[in-house]
Amino acid sequence: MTGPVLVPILGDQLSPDISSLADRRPEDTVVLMMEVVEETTYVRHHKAKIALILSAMRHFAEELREAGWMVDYVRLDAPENTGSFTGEVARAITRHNARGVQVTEPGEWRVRQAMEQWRTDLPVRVRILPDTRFICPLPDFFEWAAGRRELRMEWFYREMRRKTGLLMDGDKPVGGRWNFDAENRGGPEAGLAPPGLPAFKADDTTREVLEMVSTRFARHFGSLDKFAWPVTRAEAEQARDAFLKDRLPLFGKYQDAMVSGQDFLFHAALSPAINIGLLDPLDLCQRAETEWREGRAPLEAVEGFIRQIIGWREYIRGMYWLEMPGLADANGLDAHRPLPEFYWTGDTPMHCIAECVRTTRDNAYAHHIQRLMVLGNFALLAGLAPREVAEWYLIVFADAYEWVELPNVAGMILHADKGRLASKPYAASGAYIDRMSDYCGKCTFNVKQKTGPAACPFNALYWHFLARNEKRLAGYHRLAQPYATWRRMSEERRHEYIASAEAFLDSLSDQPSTWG
Ligand code: FAD
Ligand code: DLZ
Repeated sequence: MTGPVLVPILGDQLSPDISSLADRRPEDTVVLMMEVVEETTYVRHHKAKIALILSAMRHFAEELREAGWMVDYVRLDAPENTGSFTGEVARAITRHNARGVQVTEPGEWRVRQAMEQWRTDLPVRVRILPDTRFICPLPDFFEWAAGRRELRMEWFYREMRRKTGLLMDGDKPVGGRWNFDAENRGGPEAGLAPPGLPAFKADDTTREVLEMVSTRFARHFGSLDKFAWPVTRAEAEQARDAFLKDRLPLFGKYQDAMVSGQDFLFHAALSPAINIGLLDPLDLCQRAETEWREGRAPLEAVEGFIRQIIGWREYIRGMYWLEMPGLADANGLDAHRPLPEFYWTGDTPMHCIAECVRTTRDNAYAHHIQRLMVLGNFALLAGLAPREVAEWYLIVFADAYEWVELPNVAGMILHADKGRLASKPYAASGAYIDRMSDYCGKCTFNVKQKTGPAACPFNALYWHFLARNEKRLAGYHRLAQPYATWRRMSEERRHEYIASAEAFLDSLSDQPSTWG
Protein backbone atom coordinates (compact mmCIF):
# COMPACT_ATOMS: atom_id res chain seq x y z
CA MET A 1 0.00 0.00 0.00
CA THR A 2 1.20 3.50 -0.75
CA GLY A 3 -1.09 5.74 1.22
CA PRO A 4 -0.39 7.67 4.43
CA VAL A 5 0.63 6.32 7.82
CA LEU A 6 -2.33 5.81 10.14
CA VAL A 7 -1.85 7.15 13.68
CA PRO A 8 -4.58 5.92 16.06
CA ILE A 9 -4.89 8.20 19.08
CA LEU A 10 -6.74 6.70 22.03
CA GLY A 11 -9.00 8.50 24.48
CA ASP A 12 -6.24 8.91 27.07
CA GLN A 13 -3.62 10.06 24.55
CA LEU A 14 -4.91 13.59 23.98
CA SER A 15 -1.49 15.30 23.94
CA PRO A 16 -0.19 17.16 20.87
CA ASP A 17 3.33 15.93 21.67
CA ILE A 18 2.26 12.27 21.88
CA SER A 19 5.11 10.03 20.66
CA SER A 20 3.06 8.57 17.79
CA LEU A 21 2.93 12.02 16.14
CA ALA A 22 6.44 13.21 17.02
CA ASP A 23 8.16 12.17 13.76
CA ARG A 24 5.11 12.49 11.50
CA ARG A 25 4.28 15.19 8.95
CA PRO A 26 0.64 16.19 8.38
CA GLU A 27 0.78 15.66 4.59
CA ASP A 28 1.68 11.98 5.03
CA THR A 29 -0.44 11.08 8.07
CA VAL A 30 -4.04 10.33 8.96
CA VAL A 31 -4.89 10.55 12.64
CA LEU A 32 -7.60 8.08 13.61
CA MET A 33 -9.76 8.72 16.66
CA MET A 34 -12.41 6.15 17.51
CA GLU A 35 -15.36 6.20 19.86
CA VAL A 36 -15.95 2.48 20.35
CA VAL A 37 -18.52 0.60 22.33
CA GLU A 38 -15.93 -1.89 23.62
CA GLU A 39 -14.13 0.91 25.49
CA THR A 40 -17.31 2.48 26.81
CA THR A 41 -18.60 -0.80 28.22
CA TYR A 42 -15.69 -3.17 29.01
CA VAL A 43 -16.63 -2.03 32.46
CA ARG A 44 -19.77 0.04 32.97
CA HIS A 45 -17.95 3.34 33.54
CA HIS A 46 -19.49 6.19 35.52
CA LYS A 47 -21.50 8.36 33.10
CA ALA A 48 -19.27 11.36 33.82
CA LYS A 49 -16.14 9.41 32.91
CA ILE A 50 -17.57 8.50 29.50
CA ALA A 51 -18.75 12.08 28.95
CA LEU A 52 -15.35 13.50 29.92
CA ILE A 53 -13.45 11.22 27.55
CA LEU A 54 -15.76 11.57 24.57
CA SER A 55 -16.04 15.34 24.90
CA ALA A 56 -12.27 15.71 25.38
CA MET A 57 -11.67 13.45 22.35
CA ARG A 58 -13.97 15.55 20.15
CA HIS A 59 -12.30 18.78 21.30
CA PHE A 60 -8.83 17.29 20.76
CA ALA A 61 -9.74 16.27 17.22
CA GLU A 62 -10.56 19.93 16.53
CA GLU A 63 -7.28 21.03 18.14
CA LEU A 64 -5.36 18.68 15.85
CA ARG A 65 -7.27 19.81 12.76
CA GLU A 66 -6.52 23.44 13.60
CA ALA A 67 -2.85 22.47 13.84
CA GLY A 68 -3.05 21.10 10.29
CA TRP A 69 -3.52 17.35 10.86
CA MET A 70 -5.99 15.29 8.88
CA VAL A 71 -8.20 13.62 11.50
CA ASP A 72 -10.56 10.77 10.72
CA TYR A 73 -12.96 10.78 13.67
CA VAL A 74 -15.35 7.83 14.09
CA ARG A 75 -18.31 8.59 16.31
CA LEU A 76 -19.99 6.02 18.51
CA ASP A 77 -23.14 6.16 16.39
CA ALA A 78 -21.38 5.95 13.00
CA PRO A 79 -23.34 3.27 11.08
CA GLU A 80 -20.33 1.11 10.14
CA ASN A 81 -18.58 1.43 13.52
CA THR A 82 -17.38 -2.07 14.45
CA GLY A 83 -17.19 -1.17 18.14
CA SER A 84 -13.54 -2.05 18.80
CA PHE A 85 -10.13 -0.46 18.33
CA THR A 86 -9.02 -3.44 16.25
CA GLY A 87 -12.06 -3.33 13.97
CA GLU A 88 -11.76 0.43 13.46
CA VAL A 89 -8.04 0.37 12.73
CA ALA A 90 -8.58 -2.41 10.18
CA ARG A 91 -11.40 -0.46 8.54
CA ALA A 92 -9.36 2.75 8.43
CA ILE A 93 -6.38 1.00 6.80
CA THR A 94 -8.65 0.05 3.90
CA ARG A 95 -10.41 3.42 3.83
CA HIS A 96 -7.15 5.36 3.53
CA ASN A 97 -5.08 2.71 1.80
CA ALA A 98 -2.65 3.24 4.70
CA ARG A 99 0.87 1.91 4.31
CA GLY A 100 1.52 1.50 8.05
CA VAL A 101 0.22 2.07 11.54
CA GLN A 102 2.09 4.01 14.20
CA VAL A 103 0.68 4.14 17.71
CA THR A 104 1.75 5.07 21.22
CA GLU A 105 1.62 2.17 23.66
CA PRO A 106 -1.67 2.07 25.60
CA GLY A 107 -2.14 2.39 29.36
CA GLU A 108 -3.85 -0.95 29.82
CA TRP A 109 -2.65 -4.52 29.49
CA ARG A 110 -5.74 -5.75 27.61
CA VAL A 111 -5.29 -3.03 24.94
CA ARG A 112 -1.56 -3.78 24.71
CA GLN A 113 -2.46 -7.44 24.00
CA ALA A 114 -4.83 -6.34 21.25
CA MET A 115 -2.19 -4.05 19.73
CA GLU A 116 0.42 -6.83 19.74
CA GLN A 117 -2.11 -8.89 17.77
CA TRP A 118 -2.32 -6.09 15.17
CA ARG A 119 1.29 -6.89 14.26
CA THR A 120 0.21 -10.30 12.98
CA ASP A 121 -3.37 -9.67 11.92
CA LEU A 122 -3.14 -6.37 10.04
CA PRO A 123 -1.85 -6.23 6.46
CA VAL A 124 0.64 -3.39 7.20
CA ARG A 125 3.62 -2.74 9.48
CA VAL A 126 2.63 -1.70 13.03
CA ARG A 127 5.01 0.41 15.16
CA ILE A 128 4.20 0.66 18.89
CA LEU A 129 6.12 3.51 20.52
CA PRO A 130 6.82 4.22 24.21
CA ASP A 131 4.56 6.69 25.99
CA THR A 132 7.01 9.51 26.64
CA ARG A 133 4.52 11.50 28.71
CA PHE A 134 5.66 9.47 31.71
CA ILE A 135 8.86 10.70 33.30
CA CYS A 136 10.31 7.26 33.99
CA PRO A 137 10.59 5.06 30.88
CA LEU A 138 9.45 1.51 31.63
CA PRO A 139 12.88 -0.06 30.91
CA ASP A 140 14.39 2.31 33.52
CA PHE A 141 11.76 1.27 36.05
CA PHE A 142 12.40 -2.43 35.39
CA GLU A 143 16.12 -1.83 35.81
CA TRP A 144 15.51 0.01 39.08
CA ALA A 145 13.33 -2.89 40.30
CA ALA A 146 15.64 -5.69 39.16
CA GLY A 147 17.37 -7.44 42.01
CA ARG A 148 15.80 -5.28 44.75
CA ARG A 149 14.22 -7.21 47.57
CA GLU A 150 11.88 -4.34 48.46
CA LEU A 151 10.40 -2.01 45.87
CA ARG A 152 9.56 0.92 48.11
CA MET A 153 8.20 4.12 46.59
CA GLU A 154 10.36 6.35 48.79
CA TRP A 155 13.62 5.10 47.23
CA PHE A 156 12.21 5.35 43.72
CA TYR A 157 11.02 8.89 44.48
CA ARG A 158 14.52 10.03 45.43
CA GLU A 159 15.82 8.71 42.11
CA MET A 160 13.10 10.71 40.36
CA ARG A 161 14.00 13.87 42.25
CA ARG A 162 17.62 13.43 41.10
CA LYS A 163 16.54 12.66 37.53
CA THR A 164 14.20 15.65 37.18
CA GLY A 165 16.19 18.06 39.37
CA LEU A 166 12.91 19.01 41.05
CA LEU A 167 13.41 20.53 44.52
CA MET A 168 17.13 19.78 44.38
CA ASP A 169 20.04 21.85 45.51
CA GLY A 170 22.87 20.20 43.60
CA ASP A 171 22.65 16.56 44.66
CA LYS A 172 20.88 17.37 47.95
CA PRO A 173 17.13 17.82 48.52
CA VAL A 174 16.15 21.43 49.22
CA GLY A 175 15.31 22.02 52.86
CA GLY A 176 17.66 19.19 53.87
CA ARG A 177 14.98 16.47 53.72
CA TRP A 178 13.43 14.37 50.97
CA ASN A 179 10.03 14.11 52.57
CA PHE A 180 7.96 16.56 54.62
CA ASP A 181 5.03 14.23 55.29
CA ALA A 182 5.26 14.69 59.05
CA GLU A 183 4.14 18.32 58.55
CA ASN A 184 1.20 17.22 56.38
CA ARG A 185 -1.21 15.72 58.92
CA GLY A 186 -3.80 18.44 59.56
CA GLY A 187 -7.23 17.21 60.59
CA PRO A 188 -10.61 18.71 59.72
CA GLU A 189 -10.49 22.02 61.58
CA ALA A 190 -13.82 23.74 62.25
CA GLY A 191 -14.67 26.37 59.66
CA LEU A 192 -12.26 25.00 57.05
CA ALA A 193 -13.30 26.83 53.87
CA PRO A 194 -11.51 25.63 50.75
CA PRO A 195 -11.86 27.97 47.76
CA GLY A 196 -13.65 25.53 45.40
CA LEU A 197 -12.82 24.51 41.85
CA PRO A 198 -13.44 26.45 38.67
CA ALA A 199 -16.55 24.90 37.06
CA PHE A 200 -16.44 24.69 33.29
CA LYS A 201 -19.67 25.38 31.46
CA ALA A 202 -20.62 22.87 28.81
CA ASP A 203 -20.22 24.14 25.24
CA ASP A 204 -22.20 22.68 22.30
CA THR A 205 -19.83 19.72 21.94
CA THR A 206 -20.06 18.80 25.62
CA ARG A 207 -23.81 19.33 25.68
CA GLU A 208 -24.25 16.93 22.76
CA VAL A 209 -22.08 14.32 24.50
CA LEU A 210 -23.88 14.73 27.83
CA GLU A 211 -27.22 14.21 26.12
CA MET A 212 -26.00 11.12 24.29
CA VAL A 213 -24.43 9.62 27.45
CA SER A 214 -27.50 10.28 29.58
CA THR A 215 -29.68 8.28 27.21
CA ARG A 216 -27.33 5.64 25.82
CA PHE A 217 -25.64 4.88 29.17
CA ALA A 218 -28.64 5.61 31.38
CA ARG A 219 -28.14 2.43 33.40
CA HIS A 220 -24.49 3.16 34.20
CA PHE A 221 -23.56 4.34 37.70
CA GLY A 222 -23.29 8.02 38.57
CA SER A 223 -24.78 11.41 37.95
CA LEU A 224 -24.10 13.98 35.23
CA ASP A 225 -25.83 16.83 37.06
CA LYS A 226 -22.62 18.40 38.37
CA PHE A 227 -20.45 17.63 35.34
CA ALA A 228 -17.81 20.39 35.21
CA TRP A 229 -14.51 18.65 34.39
CA PRO A 230 -12.13 20.43 32.04
CA VAL A 231 -12.48 18.94 28.55
CA THR A 232 -10.00 21.09 26.61
CA ARG A 233 -6.33 21.92 27.15
CA ALA A 234 -7.23 25.58 27.81
CA GLU A 235 -9.73 24.58 30.51
CA ALA A 236 -7.29 22.12 32.06
CA GLU A 237 -4.67 24.88 32.22
CA GLN A 238 -7.19 27.15 33.90
CA ALA A 239 -7.93 24.39 36.45
CA ARG A 240 -4.19 23.91 36.99
CA ASP A 241 -3.59 27.63 37.56
CA ALA A 242 -6.49 27.87 40.00
CA PHE A 243 -5.07 24.96 41.98
CA LEU A 244 -1.55 26.40 42.08
CA LYS A 245 -2.83 29.77 43.24
CA ASP A 246 -5.74 28.89 45.54
CA ARG A 247 -5.21 25.41 46.95
CA LEU A 248 -1.56 24.33 46.67
CA PRO A 249 -0.44 26.39 49.71
CA LEU A 250 -2.69 24.31 51.99
CA PHE A 251 -2.53 21.08 49.94
CA GLY A 252 -0.03 19.47 52.28
CA LYS A 253 -1.59 20.48 55.56
CA TYR A 254 -5.06 19.14 54.74
CA GLN A 255 -4.06 16.33 52.39
CA ASP A 256 -5.37 13.66 54.78
CA ALA A 257 -8.44 15.52 56.07
CA MET A 258 -12.04 14.54 55.21
CA VAL A 259 -14.99 16.88 55.66
CA SER A 260 -18.66 16.12 54.88
CA GLY A 261 -19.85 18.10 51.87
CA GLN A 262 -16.34 19.39 51.02
CA ASP A 263 -15.62 17.11 48.11
CA PHE A 264 -12.29 18.49 46.91
CA LEU A 265 -10.81 20.35 49.90
CA PHE A 266 -7.32 21.46 48.88
CA HIS A 267 -6.69 18.62 46.43
CA ALA A 268 -5.73 19.34 42.84
CA ALA A 269 -8.63 17.47 41.18
CA LEU A 270 -6.36 17.34 38.15
CA SER A 271 -5.96 13.56 37.76
CA PRO A 272 -8.71 13.24 35.11
CA ALA A 273 -6.96 15.90 32.97
CA ILE A 274 -3.45 14.54 33.58
CA ASN A 275 -4.44 10.97 32.78
CA ILE A 276 -6.00 11.80 29.42
CA GLY A 277 -3.08 14.00 28.42
CA LEU A 278 -4.50 17.50 28.81
CA LEU A 279 -1.79 18.37 31.33
CA ASP A 280 1.85 17.38 31.32
CA PRO A 281 2.89 15.97 34.72
CA LEU A 282 6.49 17.25 34.64
CA ASP A 283 5.42 20.75 33.61
CA LEU A 284 2.86 20.72 36.44
CA CYS A 285 5.55 19.82 38.98
CA GLN A 286 7.88 22.51 37.64
CA ARG A 287 5.12 25.07 38.04
CA ALA A 288 4.47 23.87 41.59
CA GLU A 289 8.19 24.24 42.37
CA THR A 290 8.07 27.82 41.06
CA GLU A 291 5.27 28.56 43.54
CA TRP A 292 7.66 27.60 46.35
CA ARG A 293 10.72 29.30 44.89
CA GLU A 294 8.75 32.54 44.50
CA GLY A 295 7.44 32.35 48.05
CA ARG A 296 3.77 31.69 47.30
CA ALA A 297 3.53 28.14 48.70
CA PRO A 298 5.37 26.41 51.55
CA LEU A 299 7.91 23.68 50.90
CA GLU A 300 5.94 20.96 52.73
CA ALA A 301 2.94 21.51 50.43
CA VAL A 302 4.98 21.62 47.24
CA GLU A 303 7.16 18.65 48.16
CA GLY A 304 4.04 16.67 49.10
CA PHE A 305 2.38 17.46 45.78
CA ILE A 306 5.45 16.74 43.65
CA ARG A 307 5.94 13.44 45.52
CA GLN A 308 2.41 12.36 44.51
CA ILE A 309 3.23 12.89 40.85
CA ILE A 310 6.87 12.00 40.24
CA GLY A 311 6.83 9.54 43.14
CA TRP A 312 3.54 7.74 43.51
CA ARG A 313 2.13 8.20 40.00
CA GLU A 314 5.28 7.05 38.21
CA TYR A 315 5.96 4.25 40.70
CA ILE A 316 2.39 2.93 40.41
CA ARG A 317 2.66 2.87 36.63
CA GLY A 318 5.97 1.02 36.77
CA MET A 319 4.56 -1.50 39.23
CA TYR A 320 1.54 -2.14 36.98
CA TRP A 321 3.66 -3.15 34.02
CA LEU A 322 6.12 -5.04 36.24
CA GLU A 323 3.41 -7.11 37.93
CA MET A 324 0.93 -7.70 35.11
CA PRO A 325 -0.79 -9.90 34.16
CA GLY A 326 -0.64 -11.65 37.56
CA LEU A 327 -1.68 -8.54 39.49
CA ALA A 328 -5.22 -8.74 38.11
CA ASP A 329 -5.75 -12.12 39.83
CA ALA A 330 -3.70 -11.47 42.97
CA ASN A 331 -5.52 -12.42 46.16
CA GLY A 332 -2.78 -12.79 48.75
CA LEU A 333 -5.15 -12.45 51.70
CA ASP A 334 -7.61 -14.95 50.27
CA ALA A 335 -10.52 -12.50 50.37
CA HIS A 336 -13.77 -13.55 48.74
CA ARG A 337 -16.67 -11.50 50.13
CA PRO A 338 -18.85 -9.91 47.40
CA LEU A 339 -18.91 -6.13 47.12
CA PRO A 340 -21.79 -4.85 49.27
CA GLU A 341 -24.58 -3.06 47.45
CA PHE A 342 -23.91 0.14 49.40
CA TYR A 343 -20.76 0.77 47.33
CA TRP A 344 -23.24 1.65 44.58
CA THR A 345 -26.12 3.15 46.52
CA GLY A 346 -24.40 4.73 49.53
CA ASP A 347 -27.32 3.33 51.48
CA THR A 348 -25.63 2.47 54.77
CA PRO A 349 -25.74 3.95 58.26
CA MET A 350 -21.91 4.23 58.15
CA HIS A 351 -21.79 7.94 57.40
CA CYS A 352 -18.15 7.84 56.23
CA ILE A 353 -18.96 5.33 53.51
CA ALA A 354 -22.25 7.00 52.57
CA GLU A 355 -20.44 10.33 52.17
CA CYS A 356 -17.57 8.88 50.09
CA VAL A 357 -20.03 7.04 47.82
CA ARG A 358 -22.07 10.24 47.47
CA THR A 359 -19.13 12.32 46.21
CA THR A 360 -18.15 9.44 43.94
CA ARG A 361 -21.64 9.31 42.44
CA ASP A 362 -21.95 13.12 42.16
CA ASN A 363 -18.46 13.94 40.88
CA ALA A 364 -16.85 10.68 39.67
CA TYR A 365 -14.25 11.73 42.23
CA ALA A 366 -13.24 11.00 45.79
CA HIS A 367 -9.96 12.27 47.15
CA HIS A 368 -7.06 10.04 48.06
CA ILE A 369 -7.79 9.52 51.74
CA GLN A 370 -11.44 8.76 51.04
CA ARG A 371 -10.34 6.14 48.47
CA LEU A 372 -7.65 4.73 50.76
CA MET A 373 -8.81 5.01 54.35
CA VAL A 374 -12.59 4.78 54.07
CA LEU A 375 -13.63 2.89 50.92
CA GLY A 376 -10.37 0.95 50.69
CA ASN A 377 -9.93 0.34 54.38
CA PHE A 378 -13.46 -1.08 54.62
CA ALA A 379 -12.80 -3.37 51.64
CA LEU A 380 -9.61 -4.64 53.30
CA LEU A 381 -11.11 -5.15 56.77
CA ALA A 382 -14.28 -6.81 55.44
CA GLY A 383 -12.29 -9.13 53.14
CA LEU A 384 -13.93 -8.03 49.88
CA ALA A 385 -12.87 -9.93 46.77
CA PRO A 386 -10.04 -8.00 45.00
CA ARG A 387 -11.48 -8.47 41.52
CA GLU A 388 -14.84 -6.97 42.51
CA VAL A 389 -13.19 -4.10 44.34
CA ALA A 390 -10.85 -3.38 41.42
CA GLU A 391 -13.74 -3.34 38.97
CA TRP A 392 -15.65 -0.92 41.19
CA TYR A 393 -12.70 1.50 41.37
CA LEU A 394 -12.20 1.25 37.61
CA ILE A 395 -15.85 2.09 37.00
CA VAL A 396 -16.54 4.91 39.37
CA PHE A 397 -13.72 7.47 39.07
CA ALA A 398 -13.22 9.85 36.15
CA ASP A 399 -9.44 9.33 36.39
CA ALA A 400 -9.53 5.51 36.44
CA TYR A 401 -7.42 3.46 34.01
CA GLU A 402 -6.20 0.04 34.94
CA TRP A 403 -2.51 1.06 35.02
CA VAL A 404 -3.19 3.39 37.94
CA GLU A 405 -6.29 1.87 39.52
CA LEU A 406 -5.15 -1.75 39.85
CA PRO A 407 -1.84 -1.30 41.73
CA ASN A 408 -3.59 1.11 44.09
CA VAL A 409 -6.37 -1.41 44.73
CA ALA A 410 -4.50 -4.72 44.73
CA GLY A 411 -1.31 -3.33 46.25
CA MET A 412 -2.06 -0.24 48.26
CA ILE A 413 -5.46 -1.05 49.79
CA LEU A 414 -6.00 -4.81 49.68
CA HIS A 415 -2.49 -6.18 50.13
CA ALA A 416 -3.50 -8.75 47.53
CA ASP A 417 0.04 -8.56 46.12
CA LYS A 418 1.46 -9.81 49.45
CA GLY A 419 3.28 -6.57 50.12
CA ARG A 420 5.16 -6.06 46.83
CA LEU A 421 3.93 -2.46 46.82
CA ALA A 422 3.20 -1.45 50.43
CA SER A 423 5.24 -2.36 53.48
CA LYS A 424 2.08 -3.12 55.48
CA PRO A 425 -1.69 -3.11 54.92
CA TYR A 426 -3.29 0.30 55.53
CA ALA A 427 -5.71 -1.18 58.08
CA ALA A 428 -7.25 1.23 60.57
CA SER A 429 -10.05 1.25 63.10
CA GLY A 430 -12.71 3.96 63.46
CA ALA A 431 -10.32 6.07 65.55
CA TYR A 432 -8.31 7.02 62.44
CA ILE A 433 -11.44 8.12 60.57
CA ASP A 434 -12.58 10.06 63.63
CA ARG A 435 -9.22 11.86 63.91
CA MET A 436 -9.03 12.82 60.24
CA SER A 437 -12.69 13.65 59.48
CA ASP A 438 -15.93 15.12 60.80
CA TYR A 439 -17.75 11.95 59.72
CA CYS A 440 -18.09 10.16 63.04
CA GLY A 441 -19.91 13.06 64.70
CA LYS A 442 -22.64 12.68 62.05
CA CYS A 443 -22.86 8.88 62.20
CA THR A 444 -25.45 6.72 63.94
CA PHE A 445 -22.70 4.33 65.05
CA ASN A 446 -20.57 5.26 68.03
CA VAL A 447 -16.88 5.39 67.17
CA LYS A 448 -15.83 5.29 70.83
CA GLN A 449 -17.71 2.04 71.38
CA LYS A 450 -15.65 -1.01 70.48
CA THR A 451 -18.16 -3.84 70.18
CA GLY A 452 -21.88 -4.48 69.92
CA PRO A 453 -24.52 -3.37 67.41
CA ALA A 454 -24.15 0.37 68.20
CA ALA A 455 -20.35 0.36 67.86
CA CYS A 456 -18.57 1.67 64.76
CA PRO A 457 -18.15 -1.48 62.61
CA PHE A 458 -14.58 -0.49 61.69
CA ASN A 459 -13.50 -1.12 65.32
CA ALA A 460 -14.32 -4.81 65.53
CA LEU A 461 -13.55 -5.37 61.85
CA TYR A 462 -10.02 -4.09 62.46
CA TRP A 463 -9.30 -6.80 65.04
CA HIS A 464 -11.15 -9.43 63.00
CA PHE A 465 -8.89 -8.58 60.06
CA LEU A 466 -5.72 -8.90 62.14
CA ALA A 467 -6.90 -12.08 63.81
CA ARG A 468 -7.96 -13.89 60.63
CA ASN A 469 -4.68 -12.92 58.90
CA GLU A 470 -2.40 -13.55 61.86
CA LYS A 471 -0.43 -16.30 60.13
CA ARG A 472 0.20 -14.09 57.11
CA LEU A 473 0.83 -10.76 58.81
CA ALA A 474 2.18 -11.33 62.32
CA GLY A 475 5.76 -11.29 61.02
CA TYR A 476 5.41 -7.75 59.66
CA HIS A 477 7.63 -5.48 61.70
CA ARG A 478 5.17 -2.58 61.36
CA LEU A 479 2.30 -4.70 62.75
CA ALA A 480 4.22 -5.95 65.77
CA GLN A 481 2.55 -3.47 68.13
CA PRO A 482 -1.10 -4.19 67.20
CA TYR A 483 -0.45 -7.94 67.34
CA ALA A 484 1.14 -7.51 70.80
CA THR A 485 -1.98 -5.59 71.91
CA TRP A 486 -4.24 -8.33 70.48
CA ARG A 487 -2.35 -11.01 72.35
CA ARG A 488 -2.49 -9.05 75.61
CA MET A 489 -6.30 -8.89 75.46
CA SER A 490 -8.33 -11.31 77.54
CA GLU A 491 -9.84 -14.24 75.71
CA GLU A 492 -13.28 -12.84 76.49
CA ARG A 493 -12.43 -9.43 74.94
CA ARG A 494 -11.05 -11.06 71.84
CA HIS A 495 -14.18 -13.15 71.57
CA GLU A 496 -16.35 -10.00 71.82
CA TYR A 497 -14.46 -8.39 68.96
CA ILE A 498 -14.72 -11.46 66.76
CA ALA A 499 -18.42 -12.02 67.52
CA SER A 500 -19.21 -8.35 66.92
CA ALA A 501 -17.38 -8.31 63.59
CA GLU A 502 -19.01 -11.54 62.46
CA ALA A 503 -22.48 -10.30 63.31
CA PHE A 504 -21.79 -7.24 61.18
CA LEU A 505 -20.30 -9.24 58.30
CA ASP A 506 -23.31 -11.58 58.35
CA SER A 507 -25.55 -8.56 57.97
CA LEU A 508 -23.88 -7.54 54.68
CA SER A 509 -26.00 -8.46 51.73
CA ASP A 510 -24.66 -11.15 49.44
CA GLN A 511 -26.87 -9.92 46.64
CA PRO A 512 -25.13 -9.45 43.28
CA SER A 513 -24.51 -5.77 42.64
CA THR A 514 -26.98 -3.78 40.58
CA TRP A 515 -24.52 -1.59 38.69
CA GLY A 516 -21.26 -3.42 38.06
P1 FAD B 1 -4.14 15.06 44.60
O1 FAD B 1 -4.39 14.52 45.96
O2 FAD B 1 -4.24 16.52 44.45
O3 FAD B 1 -2.70 14.53 44.13
C1 FAD B 1 -2.02 15.10 43.01
C2 FAD B 1 -1.77 14.09 41.94
O4 FAD B 1 -0.90 13.07 42.38
C3 FAD B 1 -2.99 13.36 41.41
O5 FAD B 1 -3.68 14.14 40.47
C4 FAD B 1 -2.38 12.11 40.81
O6 FAD B 1 -1.96 12.35 39.49
C5 FAD B 1 -1.15 11.86 41.67
N1 FAD B 1 -1.34 10.79 42.65
C6 FAD B 1 -1.53 10.94 43.97
N2 FAD B 1 -1.58 9.74 44.59
C7 FAD B 1 -1.44 8.82 43.62
C8 FAD B 1 -1.41 7.40 43.62
N3 FAD B 1 -1.55 6.67 44.73
N4 FAD B 1 -1.30 6.79 42.42
C9 FAD B 1 -1.17 7.50 41.28
N5 FAD B 1 -1.18 8.83 41.23
C10 FAD B 1 -1.30 9.49 42.39
N6 FAD B 1 -5.46 7.85 40.75
C11 FAD B 1 -5.78 7.93 39.46
O7 FAD B 1 -5.31 8.84 38.76
N7 FAD B 1 -6.59 6.99 38.87
C12 FAD B 1 -7.12 5.97 39.59
O8 FAD B 1 -7.84 5.14 39.04
C13 FAD B 1 -6.81 5.88 40.97
N8 FAD B 1 -7.32 4.88 41.73
C14 FAD B 1 -7.00 4.82 43.06
C15 FAD B 1 -7.51 3.77 43.82
C16 FAD B 1 -7.19 3.68 45.15
C17 FAD B 1 -7.68 2.51 45.94
C18 FAD B 1 -6.36 4.64 45.76
C19 FAD B 1 -6.00 4.53 47.20
C20 FAD B 1 -5.85 5.69 45.01
C21 FAD B 1 -6.15 5.79 43.66
N9 FAD B 1 -5.65 6.83 42.86
C22 FAD B 1 -5.95 6.88 41.53
C23 FAD B 1 -4.68 7.78 43.41
C24 FAD B 1 -5.30 9.07 43.99
O9 FAD B 1 -6.30 8.75 44.91
C25 FAD B 1 -5.82 9.97 42.90
O10 FAD B 1 -4.82 10.21 41.94
C26 FAD B 1 -6.24 11.31 43.46
O11 FAD B 1 -7.23 11.14 44.44
C27 FAD B 1 -6.70 12.20 42.34
O12 FAD B 1 -7.20 13.40 42.83
P2 FAD B 1 -6.38 14.75 42.79
O13 FAD B 1 -5.99 15.09 41.41
O14 FAD B 1 -7.17 15.74 43.56
O15 FAD B 1 -5.08 14.32 43.58
C1 DLZ C 1 -12.28 4.99 28.87
C2 DLZ C 1 -12.57 5.20 27.41
C3 DLZ C 1 -13.89 5.28 26.98
C4 DLZ C 1 -15.04 5.24 27.92
N1 DLZ C 1 -14.18 5.37 25.68
C5 DLZ C 1 -13.19 5.46 24.76
C6 DLZ C 1 -13.44 5.53 23.37
O1 DLZ C 1 -14.57 5.48 22.93
N2 DLZ C 1 -12.38 5.65 22.54
C7 DLZ C 1 -11.11 5.69 22.98
O2 DLZ C 1 -10.18 5.85 22.18
N3 DLZ C 1 -10.84 5.56 24.29
C8 DLZ C 1 -11.83 5.46 25.19
N4 DLZ C 1 -11.55 5.30 26.51
C9 DLZ C 1 -10.14 5.25 26.92
C10 DLZ C 1 -9.54 3.87 26.64
O3 DLZ C 1 -10.24 2.91 27.39
C11 DLZ C 1 -8.05 3.87 26.95
O4 DLZ C 1 -7.41 4.60 25.96
C12 DLZ C 1 -7.50 2.48 27.00
O5 DLZ C 1 -7.98 1.85 28.14
C13 DLZ C 1 -5.98 2.45 27.04
O6 DLZ C 1 -5.53 2.99 28.24
